[in-house]
Amino acid sequence: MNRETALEYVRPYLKEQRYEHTVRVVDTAVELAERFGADVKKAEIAAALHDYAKYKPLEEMKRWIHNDRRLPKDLLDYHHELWHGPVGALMLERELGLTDQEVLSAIAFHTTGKVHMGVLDKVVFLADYIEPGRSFPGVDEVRSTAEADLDRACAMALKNTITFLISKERTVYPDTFHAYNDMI
Ligand code: DGI
Ligand code: FE
Ligand code: FE
Ligand code: FE
Repeated sequence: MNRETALEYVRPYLKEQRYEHTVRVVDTAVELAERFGADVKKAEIAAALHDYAKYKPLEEMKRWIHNDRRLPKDLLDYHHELWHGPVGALMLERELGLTDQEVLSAIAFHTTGKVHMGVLDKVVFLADYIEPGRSFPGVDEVRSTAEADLDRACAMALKNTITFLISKERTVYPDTFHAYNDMI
């Protein structure tokens, strides 16, 4: 599988804007992978596929979480926005025969993060946060930190997301805290 095949695979499942976001995440992930010594080919594929399940029906994602032993059941207690990464990875494994565990992990944890993220996990997580179309408060500071320090940039992105969620009195999934604690 290459960049084009992966992008063609997800395109029909995404809205146009989400597809354009995906292409920018691929370009950003390639840059970060080159800078921080991750596998560039894997970064391209994981980035291209990362939002594959973004628009899957909630009932279908719920079924996957109930039925697959590998998915933590506590996802169901948190916002459904967190489901598309872990469920998407398993769907791609099943439907596309994707077996690379590093690629699957980067897709699965691209929203929440987790403790002990690998370099590919971090590259995809950060690319999703800093791609040029994003305009979160504080994103420019994360972009400049990402010029030199992958862990620091990830920790800043996590801090911004956690702070945002708390300011809205929304729940924070424990893996997001674990990722933050691990990289700060
Ligand atoms: O799918 P994308 O929009 O490209 O980005 P994403 O998969 O990183 O989704 C992020 C959204 O999920 C983010 O705007 C905040 C929301 N969210 C809700 N609960 C949590 C959460 N994000 C994290 N990291 N942790 C949470 O507990
Ligand atoms: Fe996503
Ligand atoms: Fe993200
Ligand atoms: Fe995304």
